[in-house]
Amino acid sequence: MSKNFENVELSFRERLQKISNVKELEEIKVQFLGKKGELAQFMKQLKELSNEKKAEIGKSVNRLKELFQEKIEHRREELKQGEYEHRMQQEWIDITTDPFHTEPGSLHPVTVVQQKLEDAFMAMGFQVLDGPHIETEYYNFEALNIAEHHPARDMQDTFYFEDGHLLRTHTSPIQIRGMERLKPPLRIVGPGKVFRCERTDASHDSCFHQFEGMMIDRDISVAHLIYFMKTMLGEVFDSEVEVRLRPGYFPFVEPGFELDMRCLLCQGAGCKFCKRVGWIELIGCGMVHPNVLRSGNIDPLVYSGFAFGIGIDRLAMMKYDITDIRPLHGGNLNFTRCFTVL
Ligand code: FA5
Repeated sequence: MSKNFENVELSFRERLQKISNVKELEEIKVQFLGKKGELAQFMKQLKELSNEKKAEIGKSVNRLKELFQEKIEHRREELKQGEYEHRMQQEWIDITTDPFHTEPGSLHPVTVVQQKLEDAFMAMGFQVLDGPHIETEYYNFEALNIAEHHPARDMQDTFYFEDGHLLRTHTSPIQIRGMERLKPPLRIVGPGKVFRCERTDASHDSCFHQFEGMMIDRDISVAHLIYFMKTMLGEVFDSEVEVRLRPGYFPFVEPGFELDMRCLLCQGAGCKFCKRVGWIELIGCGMVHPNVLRSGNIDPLVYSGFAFGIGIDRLAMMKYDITDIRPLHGGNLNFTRCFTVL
């Protein structure tokens, strides 16, 4: 019997030396330690032996069992380590190289124009504020003097959530949030994405960017508004641009205006982008309505102010001669590469 033990141990050691992966290790485990394995065969023979012999054989079987278990676990660790080192060799990467030959990134034209606007207004004493994309009806409409059944809500066909929240249709809610937080006199601007259920064309998209602005102080007039609009456009285009102011209706301003800019894509001759009129509608603006001042806890008998909302995408299109708004938001790198602006 002891000869048999020696043979089993020898064959175990030989096999263990030869294996090269965990699968083979599991096979050895079954062969030697499994229910029908080599050691189990010895245990089966015990019942035919005397008590003395049983104890002796049992001891030897247990010794081998412990030995095999220990060797198997040790070998398992060696294999794991080997596999790990193999993977390290195979999957080694040099993170300092550029396998995809990537080109340096650059700012999107809309971002460039937004940053130019922010810089221009910060230099004129304005603070840059942010606001949430998901708004309440109160901030998007009611606080802006747009009552529940007012037709002005239809003009900004809107994406609603089931709980009554909505994707903001303009950046004007930032006016209200700004007035709630700051005391007059105040000068604020708020850029960001806005969303409308729009039929898209060369100058309209359903997600676009606006840049809101508001100035509240004593004795603010339309003359201040025009001055800031012209200064801002001069900064963006690095030269004076031709603008016109025409009456426009927004419930949150009185009087309200649309500020148009001479279309730079056709120099006013008329094109697809300006719908053949030679002017492009760029900015909604006006003198802040007293009800809006009250929503922001500001006394309209003491303070007045102007507010405006610019379409940043349209401004960028004018600046970079882009004739259709849709590729501007399409994510096609071949398109954006044409306007690499660092
Ligand atoms: C507004 O959104 C007002 N909140 C602006 C405002 C603010 C008026 C403060 C008065 C006081 P309007 O819907 O006209 O207004 O949009 C403002 C600008 O956003 C437009 O002049 C235009 O440049 C741009 N714009 C509007 N709709 C789209 C669109 N679908 N795609 C791209 N740009 C658009």
